[in-house]
Amino acid sequence: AEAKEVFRERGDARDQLDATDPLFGRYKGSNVILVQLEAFQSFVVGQRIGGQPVTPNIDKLKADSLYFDNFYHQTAQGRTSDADLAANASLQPLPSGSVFTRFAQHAYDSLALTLKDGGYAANAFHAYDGGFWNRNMMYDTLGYDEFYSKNAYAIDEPLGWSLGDKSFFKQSVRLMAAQPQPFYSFLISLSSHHPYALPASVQTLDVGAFKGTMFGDYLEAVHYVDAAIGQLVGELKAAGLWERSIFMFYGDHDNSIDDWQPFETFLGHRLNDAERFRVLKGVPFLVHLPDGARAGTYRQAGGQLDVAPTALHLLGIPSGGKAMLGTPLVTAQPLAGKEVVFRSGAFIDGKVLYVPPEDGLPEHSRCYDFASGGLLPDASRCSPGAQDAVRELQASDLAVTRDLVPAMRREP
Ligand code: GP9
Repeated sequence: AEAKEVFRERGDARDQLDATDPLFGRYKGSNVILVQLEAFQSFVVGQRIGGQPVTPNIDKLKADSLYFDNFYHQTAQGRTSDADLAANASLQPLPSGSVFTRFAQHAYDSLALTLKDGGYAANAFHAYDGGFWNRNMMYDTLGYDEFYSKNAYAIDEPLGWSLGDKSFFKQSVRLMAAQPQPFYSFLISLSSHHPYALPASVQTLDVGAFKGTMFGDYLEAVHYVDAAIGQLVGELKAAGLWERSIFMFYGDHDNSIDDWQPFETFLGHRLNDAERFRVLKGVPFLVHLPDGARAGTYRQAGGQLDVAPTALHLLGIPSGGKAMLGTPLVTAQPLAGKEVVFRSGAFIDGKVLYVPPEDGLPEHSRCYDFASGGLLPDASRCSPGAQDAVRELQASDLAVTRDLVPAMRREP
């Protein structure tokens, strides 16, 4: 009953926004192109090294897009698959393992299924082995018409694990241009995968003292991916899809580099604990609307669980009855009291950052002032939010592990 209550509260919040927000349905009938970027963190966006921009194409795209710079990944052990679940099914990852590999037979209220009910085609694109992360099976469950995996692509730009993102995007646009519209296309990039060492011919950024380090290779890799995004936008424009589509991308998870020194050198200052948390969890979320409206940088807190509700809201497809935990981020007014919950039980609400105790002792929990990163002397300021975080995690776990998503849908 408690879990159902959590889903009901979120459904009510989405209904409320759908009923009052002028952006609900503003882009009805548009295609949705959603790109999940491998290990792409937000701390690189807009940065320069030796005077050279690390992400010049994203910087340019931001000029007519909404960019959320207080957006976080919510993944756990299931890494890329957790990000996929969060964005497409608006559910939390499990405390151990991956929902994709453990519970692919269970039911989910996915973005693909919801859009298909609304007459959309829905396809997934990822140029790697279809069985990795159990995607073949899970993508059936999530309701895609087709999953274009490695076999569907010509490996004409061999790079890293598989096909380079530039060719992957190019071939994917060709495939989606042949789809009936409106469609939902979900693309997963790969070239910036750990350990990031791309061939010298692809390394076009002068990373100075970082040359030859994993951190330097990471900067090179995201610079390549940024160029691939620039080409993707050009290809979507050339195919006549850009102005008919809501285009969104987000980073899936952190880069697993666990030495803070290069981050601090790169950013030019020491990072306190709260800043480290935000760098570790911070991934970009960019939304380009078909008419290029509402461009700007948005500070409101959000996370991967909010991606599907954001798309549905803009398309005017009500999601209040769905067993989803997120809320739309592209709204005229941000939702008051919004919390971004992490698998550890940590949360961010834009005012505080709460980090639960690693040893389970309540006196070791930490409650930070979000703006300054300073520890709040009175940790009880975070207590109500911490309880809500636990409620969200428990509700999600119950729905996932006991196959209770259908039972969590709110009755009309
Ligand atoms: C492979 C890819 C990587 O298909 O999505 O997943 P990860 O190792 O980052 O979880």
